[in-house]
Amino acid sequence: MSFEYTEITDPLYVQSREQNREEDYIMVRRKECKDVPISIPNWKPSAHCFTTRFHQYEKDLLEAEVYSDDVWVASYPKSGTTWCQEMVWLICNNLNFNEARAESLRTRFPFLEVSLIHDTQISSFERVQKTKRPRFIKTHLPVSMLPKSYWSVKPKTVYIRRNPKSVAVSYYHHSRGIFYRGSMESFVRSFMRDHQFYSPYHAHVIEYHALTGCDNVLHLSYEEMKRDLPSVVSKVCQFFGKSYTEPELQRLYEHLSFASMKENKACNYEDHNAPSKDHGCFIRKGELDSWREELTPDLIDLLDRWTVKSAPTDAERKLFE
Ligand code: PPS
Repeated sequence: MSFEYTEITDPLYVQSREQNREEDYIMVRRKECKDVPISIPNWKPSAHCFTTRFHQYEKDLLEAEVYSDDVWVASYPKSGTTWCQEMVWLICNNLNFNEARAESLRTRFPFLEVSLIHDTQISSFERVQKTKRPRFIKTHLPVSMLPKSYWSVKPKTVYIRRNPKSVAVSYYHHSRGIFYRGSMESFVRSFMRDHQFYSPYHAHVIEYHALTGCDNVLHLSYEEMKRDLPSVVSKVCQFFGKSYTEPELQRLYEHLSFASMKENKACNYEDHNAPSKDHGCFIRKGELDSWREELTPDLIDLLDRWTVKSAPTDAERKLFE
C-alpha cells in the first residue's frame, strides 16, 4: 500500500460527525514521496482528510497518465478554482466564447478525482483518461498525491490560493448546501482541526509554493484576480504563450466578471451536486472580505492565530494575506 490511513478519533470530530451529518472522514498519507521536488527541509507528506473511498482509487490516482500537453488547475477547495479554470480554458482556446457557453466547464475541464468525493457513473480517473487531448484537468489533490508521472512530465499547471478566512466561509456554505448540518462556528473549528475534505489547508498551499525546479507551475491568488484581473490575465497569457487584442481582452474581462459568471450556466454547476439555493449558488458572493460580516471576532482571531502557527516563516505567512 502506498498510503497509510488513520482514523480520526478527535472527540470533537466524532461528536460533530453525529450531530452534523458529516461524512465518515479518514486521514490519508502518502508513505513515500521521493518524486516531489520540494524545498522544505526534512519534508514528510502531510496526512490529508478524505473518506474511506480513497482505498478504491489508490492505484488509479497514482498511475494516472499525464501528458505534456495537459493543462492543470490545482487548488485547495473554494479558492477560486472555477473562475481560474474558465480564464485558463478561454486563454488556451483562442477565446472561444461560443464553446465556453455551450459546453459545461465540467466537461471541458474535468475534475480528476471527483470519484473520491461522490459516486460517479464511471470513475473520474477513467473519464479523464479518455478525454480528448489536449486535456484540461481540475484537481484539489495536494502535491504528495499527484500521479507519479506528473513529476517527470511536468504539464503546465496553474495553482490558485485564497485567504483562509474567505475559504472557511465559502467552504461552509458549500458544505452546508450539500450535506453539512452544523453551524458556521462548528464548521470553522473543524476546518482548523483539519477535519474537512483535503485539509490541512495551509500545508496544501505551502507545499505547492515550495516546489523547486517547477517552472511548469504558475501561482495565482483569488485576491489578485479580484484586485487586478487584467494583470493576472496578462501573466496567464504569457505563461501559455498567447496574445490577444485589447477588444478581445475586454470581452474576456466581461465574461469573467462575477455578474456574468453567476448567470453563466456552463460554469454554475446547476445540477444535483451543486449546493442548495438556501446557501447561495455555487457562484455565491465572490467578494474579497465577506468574512468580515460572516465570522464573529472570536473566529477571526482564532483563524488568524491558526495561520500564524501553521505558517511559521514570513514568506509563508504572506501567502495567506
Ligand atoms: S470549488 O468547489 O472548490 O471548485 O470552488 P471554487 O471554484 O474554488 O471557489 C468558489 C468561490 O469562487 C467564487 N467565484 C468568483 N468570485 C469572483 N468572481 C468570479 N467570476 C467568480 N467565480 C466564482 C465563488 O463565488 C465562490 O466564492 P464565495 O466566497 O463562496 O462566493
